[in-house]
Amino acid sequence: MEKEIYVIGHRNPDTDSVASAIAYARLKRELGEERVTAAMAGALNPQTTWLLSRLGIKAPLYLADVHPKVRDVLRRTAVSVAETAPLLTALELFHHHGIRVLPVLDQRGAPTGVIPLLKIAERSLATGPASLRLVTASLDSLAACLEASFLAGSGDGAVETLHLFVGAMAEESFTAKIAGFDPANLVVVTGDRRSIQLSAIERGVRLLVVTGGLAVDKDVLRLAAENRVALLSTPLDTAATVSRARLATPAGHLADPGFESVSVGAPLGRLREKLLHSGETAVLVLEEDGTLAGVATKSSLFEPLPYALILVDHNELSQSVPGAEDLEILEVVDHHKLGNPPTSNPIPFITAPVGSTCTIVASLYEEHRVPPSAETAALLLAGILSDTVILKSPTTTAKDRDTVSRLAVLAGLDWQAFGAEIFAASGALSGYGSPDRVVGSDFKLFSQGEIRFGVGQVEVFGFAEFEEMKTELKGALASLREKEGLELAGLMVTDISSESTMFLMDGGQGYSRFMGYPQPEPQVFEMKGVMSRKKQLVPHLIKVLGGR
Ligand SMILES: [Mn+2]
Repeated sequence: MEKEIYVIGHRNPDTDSVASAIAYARLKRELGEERVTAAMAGALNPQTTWLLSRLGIKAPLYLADVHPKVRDVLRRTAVSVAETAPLLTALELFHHHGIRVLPVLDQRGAPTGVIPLLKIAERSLATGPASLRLVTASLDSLAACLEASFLAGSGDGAVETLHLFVGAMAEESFTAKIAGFDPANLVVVTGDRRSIQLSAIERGVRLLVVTGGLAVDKDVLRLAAENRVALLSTPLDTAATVSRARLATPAGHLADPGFESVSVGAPLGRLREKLLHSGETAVLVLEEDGTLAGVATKSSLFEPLPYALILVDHNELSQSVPGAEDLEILEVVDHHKLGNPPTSNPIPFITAPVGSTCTIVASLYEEHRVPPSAETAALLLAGILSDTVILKSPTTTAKDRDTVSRLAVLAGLDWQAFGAEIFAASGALSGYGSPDRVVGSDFKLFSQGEIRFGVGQVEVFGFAEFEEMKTELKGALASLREKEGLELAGLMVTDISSESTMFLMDGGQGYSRFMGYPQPEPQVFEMKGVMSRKKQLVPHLIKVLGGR
């Protein structure tokens, strides 16, 4: 079976990781690998959402978790037996399929137990006249196993425990032999010995079996009917009848209800635990509705998984979709520092210190002499522009610049205008819907001693919109501070293009003069080079608030 291959970027996907996954999957398909699909390990951010709709491209498949499931390795060809079927059928199944455990199913197809081969072996090893003559079966299943028909009386499905005697001796000896047994629990097997037949019927045995397909006298039949003795005629000889009768026990009667089971949707790890640590040789796998899906054994754990991954825009498993560690990684295409785990096979590992993964994917198109479509070129272009902040980031290389010019031509786009569009889409304050949402969408609470404060952050492309909205934003910040009962509430408006932040602050007037940043107007601080709330602003505020 050919594997399904997912090209997937890191968790919290950004535009570069989504664009490179889609474009690389497209290249693979162009090169003839049909089962390659672009995937993503998280929801799209607003910028990427905008981009894909702008280009009319469908979002990649969302894979939240790729931990292999039991269904991925299960062979759905389980051999099973109905609980009403005789042990004879079960034995035939063991024989023909070379299995060690046989699931027993109810009418609905749900397992009620399992028959281990060992249990059947133990049963047939039982010796001693008492246990050898015990037959646990219904008259119906006895008739079926003996290929017999009722000449008197009729059967039913109730399982009874009967003692079997062969009438192959003189009538007197036979009578002595069965003395002491309740006739209602006796099965007598005999040929055309009229005296034995009559003796059994007169005693009112439960069942008389006449072997060899031999004729039974009319008066014997009449007497059997009168005495309510069931009478079966079988074509089998006496020896075969005796051994078959012991195999008429319904499978359900032997089923062990204490079996291990796991759902098809359960993680493969759970099956591994059950098989390796519980000492079970087989675990029943159930469909969601409780019916049998299959039987998993240790060899199931060595079945190849039906899918594998190509990682783009990351190489560290800690950044990968959960479960990636259990799958085969076929390739890596990335521009980050290396932190990849070892692989068991040599793989294409394509990395370069460039500004974006899309730059590398664009060069792979070139290498394979596959010209990207205008749409793919635009997608790759967006990935580069996004990751390099329109070629302004210090990570930008000459290779990124060359690639951008080349892709812009193929896509028929002005890259600068396209870049501005991309960032406007991610950074538009108006896109939040209201000043309250701008302030509150990513608002986090902190404290310094007794002082509680909160800081929100939004990213913008240029401060023009902020200048227009700042009065409304101050109002929203004030009501949020009041609502949360905070000493200070702030909003970081971070401009990705200039890598600086305007920090809008409500409350904490007494601290303003300790902030150490220029204040173009009351409540606003201009913080050049500050981008990170976690690493820069919050540690600074904690120092300021604590120092007073
Ligand atoms: Mn990237």
